[in-house]
Amino acid sequence: MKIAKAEVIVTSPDRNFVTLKLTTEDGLTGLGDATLNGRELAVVSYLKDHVAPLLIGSDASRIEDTWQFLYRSAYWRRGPVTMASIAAVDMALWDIKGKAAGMPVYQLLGGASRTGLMAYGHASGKELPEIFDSIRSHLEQGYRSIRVQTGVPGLKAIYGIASQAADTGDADVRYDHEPARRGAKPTEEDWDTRAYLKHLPGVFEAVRNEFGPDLPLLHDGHHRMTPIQAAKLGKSLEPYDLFWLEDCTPAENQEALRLVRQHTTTPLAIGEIFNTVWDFKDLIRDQLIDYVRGAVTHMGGISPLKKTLEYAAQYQIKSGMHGPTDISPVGMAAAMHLGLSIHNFGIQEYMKHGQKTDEVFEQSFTWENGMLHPGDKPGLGVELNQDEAGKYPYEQAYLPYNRLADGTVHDW
Ligand code: GCO
Ligand code: MG
Repeated sequence: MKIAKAEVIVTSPDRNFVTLKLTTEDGLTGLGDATLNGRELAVVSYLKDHVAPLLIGSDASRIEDTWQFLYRSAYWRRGPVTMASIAAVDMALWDIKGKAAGMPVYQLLGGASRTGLMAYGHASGKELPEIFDSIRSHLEQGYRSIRVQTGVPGLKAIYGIASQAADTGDADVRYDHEPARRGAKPTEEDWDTRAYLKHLPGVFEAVRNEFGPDLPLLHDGHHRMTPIQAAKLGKSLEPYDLFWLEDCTPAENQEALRLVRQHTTTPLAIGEIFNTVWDFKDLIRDQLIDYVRGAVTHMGGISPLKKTLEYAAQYQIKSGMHGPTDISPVGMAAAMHLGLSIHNFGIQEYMKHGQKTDEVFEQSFTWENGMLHPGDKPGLGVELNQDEAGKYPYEQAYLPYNRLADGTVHDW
């Protein structure tokens, strides 16, 4: 089962996606997601210029060996560009192995450990009535767990608030709460941590009063706080029983989470920008988090994320795999197969892709009663419609960024 062809396909149906397509000599194909939001072309070059030539003629059945070869032979390890590239190869090889075996990938990973995957969606709004409407609309769409993001009085635009994206008048981002805006420069937003810390507990109090004690509620702090601010926030949210508080602080310094942990019982989730088990090691070993947020796409693929999650399982830490719209349907399918098979699944993030994306990527997952299932097609269950993909060439796009009132650049 030798690899005969390695193609890198860039398409921008609703936003940019990078997909690796491997074809074997006997005509089996496998897809891998290599999308790195806002830095897509760096991964395209890594794959096209440095990885694809190495794959031609190699044995498609040797997933672990290929992973180790790509990781170790480069000498330069880790980082988002490298790991997204290796992830795409790993996913594509699992896809091929599933097709060769006539089985969905989750069967090859050990079989189903549950009937479906509880998923959460993104509700948001500038003010309470809008937030309530957004939560109601998510409940109508079948979500049974909901992330809540809010505007803050005095701040004009905050990343993650849907209505503010809609206010830009850009039709492409209206459904998408967290766009990478197309254009030559990133959009500038504003931030004030004191105002946010004062405002947020009241929002969760109001949401709990309106929707009752049972609905699992999540919140994303998007790396904006210092450890002591994060500790304060976790404590002040305790009465509202959050499912998790995500990325309360940037965790390059993993030790910083100890301070947060010592002060609050609000569960903590972290790691959507992490690339390897080494970024999680201290957090897992010292039980400083409750959920691993790694994405298959950015953690080097199904193989290494499975190992990381199995390590986490020894400490009763669960999965909370990253699943915004910048993870392509291929990356989402990989997350679903992995989530279905591991024992310590926690929750899956799920933002629906736009219609054009769904036409480019033909998918076979199901969404019923707040639960996802990857489906039973051999492989990952996603096919790329290359004619459709060809209609949407790459467009430069950047994520936004923050400045404080005095002009200082801040985490966004
Ligand atoms: C989330 C995230 C994302 C990221 C985005 C960046 O929790 O889903 O924070 O929305 O910001 O993936 O590309
Ligand atoms: Mg996040």
